[in-house]
Amino acid sequence: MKIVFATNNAHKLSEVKAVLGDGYELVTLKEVGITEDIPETGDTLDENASLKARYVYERTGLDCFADDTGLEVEALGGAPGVRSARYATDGHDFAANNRKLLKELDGVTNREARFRTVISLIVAGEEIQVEGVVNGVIALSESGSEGFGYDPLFIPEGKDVTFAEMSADEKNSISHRGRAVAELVKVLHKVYK
Ligand code: ITT
Repeated sequence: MKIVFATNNAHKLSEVKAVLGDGYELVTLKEVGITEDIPETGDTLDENASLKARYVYERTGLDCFADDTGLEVEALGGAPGVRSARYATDGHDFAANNRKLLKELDGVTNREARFRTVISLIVAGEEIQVEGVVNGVIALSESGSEGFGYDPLFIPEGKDVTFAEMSADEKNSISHRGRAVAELVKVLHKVYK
């Protein structure tokens, strides 16, 4: 079954491929001729996931889905949240984002945080949203080189290492995106049965 995954993030693509398995052929934005950045102008993850998926559906008419993810830090009132990609700069500068997060939390004892992923799926024009969450804490310094984004700073609940110190399989088995994609698979099984 062919389905477009509306992302420009290669890390996301490989994580989602691993969880979806062989039953689905993921088609990239480039493969359907969308090379421009899709505007993410919403105020929430739900809105942005929806904007991205609809953008692709309107241009291609193909079944598709998009993920929008944010890191929500309790002591920062839920920031960076929907602005996670552009926290420190206009671009996706992971190192600068991590530096800014550590600075904002300097001396802060409450380091509770969660990653939240919202996926919007459009099948035959009908939209469905699913979500995945993982709770954790923000470490005092970066550790590990796997994964991407805020992974070197995020220690998931019940673990004593960051996502960046885990294998891809280990991260996927407990992560926000792994959980959201597991929900997505349930929906896909129903709609494509
Ligand atoms: P697309 O919109 O092209 O899918 P993106 O990188 O802009 O890719 P998001 O807006 O969903 O993706 O994600 C916002 C940021 O949140 C992203 O740039 C990373 O810094 C961070 N992020 C997302 N998922 C993450 C993960 O699994 N681990 C660590 N950081 C993550």
